[in-house]
Amino acid sequence: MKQKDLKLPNRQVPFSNAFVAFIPEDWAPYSTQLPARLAAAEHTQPRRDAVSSAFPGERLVIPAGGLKVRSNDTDYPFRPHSAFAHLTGLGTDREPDAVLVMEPIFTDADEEADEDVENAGHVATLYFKPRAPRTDPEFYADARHGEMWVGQRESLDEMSAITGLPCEAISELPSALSNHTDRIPTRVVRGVDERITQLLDELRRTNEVEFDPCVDEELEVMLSELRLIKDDFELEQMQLAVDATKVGFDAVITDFPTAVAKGRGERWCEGVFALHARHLGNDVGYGSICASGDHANTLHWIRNDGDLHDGDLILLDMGVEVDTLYTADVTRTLPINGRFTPAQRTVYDAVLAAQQAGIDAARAGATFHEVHDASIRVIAEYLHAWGLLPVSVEESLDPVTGGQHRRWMVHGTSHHLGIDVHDCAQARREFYREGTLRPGMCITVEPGLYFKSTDLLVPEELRGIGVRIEDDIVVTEGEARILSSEFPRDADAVEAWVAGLLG
Ligand SMILES: [Mn+2]
Repeated sequence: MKQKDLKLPNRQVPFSNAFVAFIPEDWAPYSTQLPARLAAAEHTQPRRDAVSSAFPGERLVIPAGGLKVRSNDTDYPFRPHSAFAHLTGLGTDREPDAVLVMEPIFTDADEEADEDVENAGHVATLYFKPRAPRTDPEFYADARHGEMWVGQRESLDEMSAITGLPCEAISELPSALSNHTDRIPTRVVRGVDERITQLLDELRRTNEVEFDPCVDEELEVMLSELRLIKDDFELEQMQLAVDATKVGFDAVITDFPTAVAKGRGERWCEGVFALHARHLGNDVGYGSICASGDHANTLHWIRNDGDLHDGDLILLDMGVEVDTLYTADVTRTLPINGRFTPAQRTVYDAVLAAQQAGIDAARAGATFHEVHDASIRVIAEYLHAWGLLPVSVEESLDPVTGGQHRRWMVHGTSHHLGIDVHDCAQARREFYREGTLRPGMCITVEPGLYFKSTDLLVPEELRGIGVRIEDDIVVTEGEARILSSEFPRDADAVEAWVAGLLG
């Protein structure tokens, strides 16, 4: 970038020639000591090997994505695409505009004999924007990348040390992707970095490569299914995320009296949790749901602008995302003053029974949807016992002709959890909903009952009560391991927890 090319917005003073000559002088040299490998990067090789075996002889392009504009010239905090993070170990703030390319290796030296070429795996290279020398205007004039604006960036060698991957400058990517485009089939995770998608589509067009959009989708699906079973490092990270989440919940409960007194108490709860999410981890893993009273009946209540009232419940659905980007997802529905009313406890106990049935059903060999089936049966039984169902339990549970119970719990009981809060979202149905639970899978179990204040079918004393209880579990051959077991769960334990923190 030459200085005359720099846009000079209305509040910037042009740099003088004297400044440009002066600025690169007399800085301590960059350290020659290489940074340590990221712990997360130590565990990425087997994942890349799995990707390599799934797509022999093909070039695979997995972008991190770029900065997203929030407004005008301010960006959202950067978070890399989950598949990119999973395959590189790069987490917090790293690395906008980077691209992981897995290039197939061919053993046969005779490049003319295409059909005899044997695939020998892939070499994975990380393309990113290394730091510019201090003589480059980027150093002082580039607010998005420059060292004076966003801090010192890595050199190629430093990024290589951090990730264990060979690294190249992102400026080399177009020529790397142009190499043998006609001969090497290429797949890209679309929709992550539009510039990369467009570049590859353009190369396909100019080289007249026959292209079925399904090939890109197959890569995305595979990368999503690759995360269905967590390795030991990932499970450790999940536990750290859950533990940090417990710290956040404790702090929120401790502040209930302040939240009640100040007004807009839901926002206070959101803020207190966010403080701990940022302090202990990268951020919240998703928009916190802080829903007091009737707001709990809005499943994704993230406006969080309501008051907290003594005597009401508050539904808190919150999770800390740690620096490696693994997130917890825990829900508790708590009495703001530390005591359930009899009506609140009635609903709470029903949801707890449904949750326990779901947790009991979650073991290796069962299908994913059997967890939901177990929970929802209990929900339907309670609704029937309370006289709310217009049909029998069995009729309501009939998937084709029934479903009346869903009026009070319209969502599913579980989802996979990991780097994404709804992890493995592109996995095929036969590996997700119809899939078999296997040791190392991490899922939530989160039934609920939602009695809106406007629901005339519900007895008056239950209207305005919404309860969800959500825990994060790891599937084993036996009983599920509950990552969130430090969160009190039954009504008595919850009362003791809240009352204890309220002092
Ligand atoms: Mn959830």
